[in-house]
Amino acid sequence: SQSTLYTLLPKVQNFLKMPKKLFIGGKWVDAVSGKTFPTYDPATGEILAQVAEADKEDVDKAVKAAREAFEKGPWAKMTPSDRGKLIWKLADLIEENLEELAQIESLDNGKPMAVAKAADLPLSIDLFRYMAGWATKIEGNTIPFSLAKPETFVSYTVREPIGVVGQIIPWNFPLLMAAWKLGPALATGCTIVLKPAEQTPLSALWLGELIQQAGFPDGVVNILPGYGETAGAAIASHMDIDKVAFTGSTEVGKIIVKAAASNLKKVSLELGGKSPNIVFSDADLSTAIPGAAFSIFFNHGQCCCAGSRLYIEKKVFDKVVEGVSEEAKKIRLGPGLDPTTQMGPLVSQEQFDRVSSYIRSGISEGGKVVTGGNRYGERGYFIQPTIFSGVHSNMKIVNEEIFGPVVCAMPFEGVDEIAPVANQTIYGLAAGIWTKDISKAHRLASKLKAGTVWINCYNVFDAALPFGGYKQSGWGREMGHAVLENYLETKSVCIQI
Ligand code: TXE
Repeated sequence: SQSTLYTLLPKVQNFLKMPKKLFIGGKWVDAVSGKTFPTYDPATGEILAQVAEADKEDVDKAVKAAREAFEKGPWAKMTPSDRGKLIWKLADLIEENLEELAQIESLDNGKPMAVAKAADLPLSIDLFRYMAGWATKIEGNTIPFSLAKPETFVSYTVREPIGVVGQIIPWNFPLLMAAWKLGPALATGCTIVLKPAEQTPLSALWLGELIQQAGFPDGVVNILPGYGETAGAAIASHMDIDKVAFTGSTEVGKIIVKAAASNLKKVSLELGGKSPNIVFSDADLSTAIPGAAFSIFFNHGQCCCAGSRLYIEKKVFDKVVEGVSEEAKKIRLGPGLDPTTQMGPLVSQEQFDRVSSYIRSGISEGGKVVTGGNRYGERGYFIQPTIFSGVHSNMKIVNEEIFGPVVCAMPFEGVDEIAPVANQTIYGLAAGIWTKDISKAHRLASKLKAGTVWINCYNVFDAALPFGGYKQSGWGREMGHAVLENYLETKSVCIQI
């Protein structure tokens, strides 16, 4: 196993040995059923740990604890400033555990530890700090009436926390997705039942320890590892949860919406994508080529915003495809804990099978594999960075989210033609544009139906910049002050004077 090949940090060794329980009402407890489930090291396929498996009864318990904390607990009476301080403290504690959490993330998800250290961890820490600041800045308005004379009415709005929130997150950035969800919910004063993905529950459990250590009152955050069809479904349909926030597949997003109809809980969704990355012939190719490679191969293509449709202006098509394949060939695959690794395994056997079947489908539909296309090594869930050319717009691999290191390169004629082609997708999460002509970039950006448009860069995130999808990529936004809307109600107060 990786733990015999590489040195695990002492705290990580300890953590792996400890029983992994559910975090409910400020206590670590076994599942009501007593069941556990395994989480795997995707670099080897071996079991990393057994984790308590939450189901409906555990969700009921957690919702009760969260309701109590929301209505009565010290949390409900805390000042916004004190709430902000707790969130900031949590950020500090994550920072103190940065190395350990990066190692856990690498073991459980497969990503290189160096990437977790450079991206997942700092982004999570900064997200909490950014949201800590918002706790004291949630304001309403005073509203002049259009039909009443001045000085007859005074009216104002108050923003109040929505209540008990269910949060269901995926496995591609386990800690960061928890941060994106918890940060704004805590800043607004909600209480939370969080379900990490069954593939990657470990960093969320570590986070639970830090939440306790920071001093959050019992029941404010409850963490319940478990499966989607059981624990996740129980959260989505629960009658006493006021809002559900989900990140994952568009398919499950639709299931969540239906389940949420039970009590018409509010819903926000961050779903799949098939994002176009557009390279013009007037781009600085020395940045556009590595940029295009990074847009799809970062996190092994397991990014909802991955630049999986690479549109290249005809004049430079061959040059860019060749450049991106050179980049792909340079990427060093290996287990996440190996410091020389640049790309780890996919997260699970299931994802490995899914991505492999897309590659087969691309070949059988007539696509040409320019580079990659195969498994790497004999064990673990490694897939070579893969580039397809010779594809056409109705092929499966051009239209469906693959969620692996597989990109389709397609030529285009010019700026007038590209916007409708780029928008030819059920998704609308992100898009990339590479050109030195900044007017052209702005014009095209305005035509793209995507929640984020990156110009001469890709996969750039900031806690202050909203992120989310048009069309079937979701409802609502993560991050920025936009995300606070997901967790607030508006109350209008109207006084006759
Ligand atoms: O996602 P799921 P999976 C896409 C990507 C990937 C595909 C499948 O294309 O190949 O989804 O991955 C919980 N009720 N994305 O199967 O199932 C589940 O336990 C309530 C894109 O892993 O959507 C997990 O916590 N919850 C994506 C979470 O939903 C349910 C990230 C996500 O799992 C549930 C992940 C149910 N019925 C996958 N079924 C992105 N946009 O970033 C599952 N879950």
